[in-house]
Amino acid sequence: MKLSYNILVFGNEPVEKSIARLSRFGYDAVEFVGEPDLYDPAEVRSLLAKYNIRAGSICNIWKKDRDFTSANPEIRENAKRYTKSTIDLAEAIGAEVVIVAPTANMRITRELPPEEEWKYAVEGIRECGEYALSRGVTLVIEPWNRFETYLINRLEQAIRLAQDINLPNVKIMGDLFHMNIEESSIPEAIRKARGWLVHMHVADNQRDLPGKGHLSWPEIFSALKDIQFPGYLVLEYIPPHADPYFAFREKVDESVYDEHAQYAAEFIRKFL
Ligand code: LER
Ligand code: MN
Repeated sequence: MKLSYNILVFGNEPVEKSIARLSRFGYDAVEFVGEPDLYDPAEVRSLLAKYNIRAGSICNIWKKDRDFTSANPEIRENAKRYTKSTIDLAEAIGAEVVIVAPTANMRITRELPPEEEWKYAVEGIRECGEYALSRGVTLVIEPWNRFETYLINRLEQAIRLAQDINLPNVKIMGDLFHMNIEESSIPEAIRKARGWLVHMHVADNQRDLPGKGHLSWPEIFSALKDIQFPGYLVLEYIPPHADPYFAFREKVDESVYDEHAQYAAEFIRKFL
């Protein structure tokens, strides 16, 4: 298990500051924001070398016009175009993983009959998965809670989608915040996802830092160890706000960034 941090929550600070911070506190990798225009890949590569840290993954941003299962064909096409652009970014900076979701974030009602949207989810993500395969990138499907999507809320649903897509580089991830809302048992869901679960977002029940809420950390880590979880544990602290992208758009209190990164690394390492 390797440690990473989603830099979405560091807002719009210069990327060097985020990379330097995570390196300083012993993180193995960085999770970048899925907005290719934000980064100059050559600059990112040289910063990663300078601070001796890896590009682990890219967390795509599922705006309204990026939706694999929209009733609007232009929006479906845009979701594929967008995802391919983040796969290009992943290849350019050496990130192994790109996070995907079959609906736009916070679209919580369906626009099409279930069979039709499932078909679009399978076809759209498969096309991107094929594109990613030759570029050495794995796509991971992220289930979100019911207030952010209606389609894939639990790990077993993400596994079913990945099975239908049927590519060696399309797997799934878990996000403990979403899992706390949707899974009957977090450790059991992790154990049942053995072989499919290759990436994790880590936060406590209310999206605060791990240990600041009521999740049962020893049980979660024991399940991750049981399945020999092979991927990145990515801190995804997000301030309490209905819109998860809030921290990225608006300035939050920068004075806590160092403290958060240090605390989270120390907390998680106690279990590894
Ligand atoms: C992203 O990783 C996530 O968990 C969602 O809530 C928002 O995209
Ligand atoms: Mn997440």
